[in-house]
Amino acid sequence: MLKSVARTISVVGIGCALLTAASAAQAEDGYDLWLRYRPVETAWRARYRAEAAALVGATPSPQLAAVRTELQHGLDGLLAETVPATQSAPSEGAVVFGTPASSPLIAQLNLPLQPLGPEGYLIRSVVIQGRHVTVIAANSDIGVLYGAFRFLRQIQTRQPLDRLDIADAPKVKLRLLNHWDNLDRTIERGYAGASLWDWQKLPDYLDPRYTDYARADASIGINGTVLNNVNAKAESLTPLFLRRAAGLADAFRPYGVRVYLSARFTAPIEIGGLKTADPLDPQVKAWWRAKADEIYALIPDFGGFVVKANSEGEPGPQDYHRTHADGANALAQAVAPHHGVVMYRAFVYSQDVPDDRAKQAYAEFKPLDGQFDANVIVQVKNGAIDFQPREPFHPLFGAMPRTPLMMEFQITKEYLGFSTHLVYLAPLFEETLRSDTYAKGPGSTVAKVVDGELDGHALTGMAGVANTGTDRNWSGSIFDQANWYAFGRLAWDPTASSREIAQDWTRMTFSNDPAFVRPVVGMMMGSREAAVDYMTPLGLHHQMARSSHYGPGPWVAGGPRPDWTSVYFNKADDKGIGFDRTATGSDAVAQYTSQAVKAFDDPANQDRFLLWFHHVSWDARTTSGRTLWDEMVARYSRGVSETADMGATWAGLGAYVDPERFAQTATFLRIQEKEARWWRDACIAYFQTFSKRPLPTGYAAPEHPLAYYEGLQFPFAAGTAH
Ligand code: GCW
Repeated sequence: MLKSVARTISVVGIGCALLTAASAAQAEDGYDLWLRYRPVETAWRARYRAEAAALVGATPSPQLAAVRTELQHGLDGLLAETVPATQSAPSEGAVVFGTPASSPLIAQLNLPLQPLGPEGYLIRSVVIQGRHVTVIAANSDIGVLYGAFRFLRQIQTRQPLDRLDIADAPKVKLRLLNHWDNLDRTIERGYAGASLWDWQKLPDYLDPRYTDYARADASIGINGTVLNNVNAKAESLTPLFLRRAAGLADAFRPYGVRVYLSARFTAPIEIGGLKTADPLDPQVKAWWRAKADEIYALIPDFGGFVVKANSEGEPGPQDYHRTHADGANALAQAVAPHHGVVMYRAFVYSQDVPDDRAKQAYAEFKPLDGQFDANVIVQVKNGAIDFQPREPFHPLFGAMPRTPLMMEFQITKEYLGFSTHLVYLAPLFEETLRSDTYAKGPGSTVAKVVDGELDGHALTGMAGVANTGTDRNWSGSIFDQANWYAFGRLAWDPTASSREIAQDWTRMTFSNDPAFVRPVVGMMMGSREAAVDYMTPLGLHHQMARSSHYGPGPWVAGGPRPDWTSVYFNKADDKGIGFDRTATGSDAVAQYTSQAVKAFDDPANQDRFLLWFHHVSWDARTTSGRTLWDEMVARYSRGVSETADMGATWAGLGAYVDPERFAQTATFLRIQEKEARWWRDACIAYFQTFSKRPLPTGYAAPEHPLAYYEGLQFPFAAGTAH
């Protein structure tokens, strides 16, 4: 049964969402994401009906109205019956939700809520007036909402509801999606349709899909969304678009999802009529202050700005001989009176500096440590190049103790097969978060930088470049939904386990049958390593086709910048391959602690970063004992065979999945295997022209000659501006 929660009728006062029950015959098109409240097995039904027999709680706010709506929607679906809802005294087996302020029943329990902070929640089995009930309580209405989704997840994953004693709170303050959505509804690096934001009809028409988007975000603790592309257009800050953004903010507010905007640094010139955007110019400061006041008048809980400046041609403070700190602080001072933040991206590599691109963000930002205002947080990509299938953690993590740094992950798969390759990204996110910077000795993990523990910052954040669009399944494929889901779970708790997240997602999205869950989780957990193998094994990186990044392009050379090519990164020659970033090369290693560098080279890491940091001869021995050339061929080939195995695994699971989602996934896995083979063959054909060594015994030659692969063209490939 497909139901979507319509928008709340009023965002102030008692919001009352209308459930629109779509036609029961609607196919399983993935629209319901992981919030698929399908009836539990009969073995569970009686038990759950007894433990969730009624809903008790007042709904004095749109947020608590959303709680009641979600619990009603979820329980009715899961229990296959309408659960009565009251505001009065609890009955046996009731679910009592609220805060001490909204619920006298909860207030009298004197629950230990204080340590949970503003967004935490507690779910506990208690006895009230002699009746066994479940309490979902928090200090804030949104905390109750997060608790409600967790309660429903317990049922969705078939956990017992008796003797519940769950207390949870987010470790990171800002947990948000970055939508690289353009105002014409195209999405940069988007592979799931057009932008969700129907600017033309906003703010008068709030598509019910905005509410379902906010529900999905809230269900995984995401509390913010940046609506527009970081390659920003100044028009996004004009009254026309601000009023439209305010409409979205209204739709999201009941779910605790705050709106942010990317700010074009030259907006004071382009839409303000000033002659300069110099951040130290008093007129420019005044313009940003007035702009901020204008925004907050429309969106009182506006989160703040994201800024991409002096990066890839975007304007910025350096155009006025100012620093990134000058630029960030000018906007930060404008939003500070409204408690807003500025997330200033460290994704910079200068037009002019010929130094190793992997070194340039650190070189530009580390000297600015401590110079940013208190409401500025520097947003750093997980790696120093650009969202590759594998990168060592960005050297800035641990290197700017006096500046809050937030993580930027890419959920959309620009370099990982668009939305047709099944690549579960949580192991990539987890690998970065668990990396030890050794900045303050062992245990100085990236996760502790991100959650503020390492350097004692209260302002913390994690951003994910969204993979959502107007496709009915939101993310282009069912398994790409898992990456949105995993991002939210890791933003809430950067120490969470990618495997446990995969298990939850699989159970909620498909089935709780172990005969299904086990092989699917195994497939998900191996998928990222498979992609590394068939695309860029052994620390190779940035080997994709130019511009679209669709498919292999190890031969890419020339063009506007060397560091936009593949040969700049593979450095293949007749002796060997790889980028020497040691002291004998670019010395990028100097930006890491020596212990971190030792860890990168540790044989236990199976040469994961070998060609990231070293130029290695074709005949050098790798940890497997094979020569580098033979090991490369083996890895590329392993990636293909693992992808074929994924397809075979899925083919055996048809009995557990509806025909629609089963068929699409099976087709996409066939595409993935075909393209994995394409990557393997093209890269082996190209690199063999340097190694001039035969393929090891048992490994098939590339299907076509190199010229065939080099000649392939894909105009209008998805996700690129045309
Ligand atoms: O990931 C790369 C992409 C660009 C993107 C840029 C960035 C929004 O190729 O499309 O631009 O980096 O992160 O700003």
